Amino acid sequence: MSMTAVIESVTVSVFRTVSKTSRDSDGHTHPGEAHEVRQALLRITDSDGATGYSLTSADQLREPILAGHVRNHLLGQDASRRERLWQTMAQTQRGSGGGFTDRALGTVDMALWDLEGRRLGMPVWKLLGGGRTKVPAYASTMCGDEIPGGLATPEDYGAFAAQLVERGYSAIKLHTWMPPVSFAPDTGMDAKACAAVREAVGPDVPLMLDANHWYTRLEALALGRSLEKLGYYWYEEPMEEASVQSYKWLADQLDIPVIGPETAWGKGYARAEWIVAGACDIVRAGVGDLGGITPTMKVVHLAEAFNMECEIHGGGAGNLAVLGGTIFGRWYERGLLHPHYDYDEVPPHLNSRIDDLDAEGFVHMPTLPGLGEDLNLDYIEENTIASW
Ligand code: LLH
Ligand code: MG
Repeated sequence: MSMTAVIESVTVSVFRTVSKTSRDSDGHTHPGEAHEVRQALLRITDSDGATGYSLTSADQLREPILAGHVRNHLLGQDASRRERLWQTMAQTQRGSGGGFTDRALGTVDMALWDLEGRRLGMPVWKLLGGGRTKVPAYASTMCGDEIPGGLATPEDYGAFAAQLVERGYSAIKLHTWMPPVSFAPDTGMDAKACAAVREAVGPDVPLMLDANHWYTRLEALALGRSLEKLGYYWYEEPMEEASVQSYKWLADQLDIPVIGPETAWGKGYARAEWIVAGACDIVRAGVGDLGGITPTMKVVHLAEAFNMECEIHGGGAGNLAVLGGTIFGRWYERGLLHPHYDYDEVPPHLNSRIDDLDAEGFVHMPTLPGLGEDLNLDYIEENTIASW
């Protein structure tokens, strides 16, 4: 291995795989019949022949985006200078008209971290500081639906919550009903589902709610008061996150911790504004929302400097590495889960899942070098339908 390896190729392969989930018209995930879907794999290879990988959706790193915002800034560059490469790519987002998303930037950043880990023979979570070897997971449910025996009624949520505790989860987060579900949004139904879950699991299991993201202030406040009576641990995204003042208004009045932002645009800058405005009691960061591991670690440290908890949004290899790199973030978000969906089933493009749950409800840090994603590269090769 040379001291300085330069990046020699940056390619995306789109491949066919199988999914048992589908997305509704508003982008929420629900269980579905097994069907063929397209996924993409980003590969960054250096002059020593080492390769870093990151999985993404087929549409994030389309050919012109990869050519004009990524490949042109990476080829010939020192692969280890992730901060510099990230800054360079992030600055091109401004001129992309929204085409080069934070999610796409995050995919590239994660492939660079994976490459570094594989070059050094080290898991990324150790390169990030190696704060811990395992993290407890909370069960994060899919959004509500109208599927019989699914998540269609408060009782369905209660029954499912009891199963999740039985399975070993130490905390549960509900996503409740959102459009296009015919009766959504409905704060009364949300409160009933939250009550049914509290009733099912008893007083000691931490519970969280991620409600419809477009309630008014008054609706959000009323629902928050119901959660306080039920002893919920946090309250997430009941309103449009672009309005920082609405969240400050809400957080000022509620005792239950308000968490955010998740989807708000603005990377770490937006998180800093929320903290200083008093719009959240727990700050939220995730590799998909912020543009990778590099900016997510900065938000974790920003929160630390304010003595504020930082919870990591979403699962997967990048978020798990962040959690293992630090001691912050109480839980790994494992999901999305549903009574009709077997989350533990391994999709054919992987040899194993990165986030297996042990009997005590912990997810363990991977031992493989890099991000630790156990890719089935033969399957991906055989099922590749396009590359650029
Ligand atoms: O709307 C959804 O499907 C979920 O809210 C989803 O975005 C999930 O990632 C989330 O919010 N987790 O906290
Ligand atoms: Mg959320």
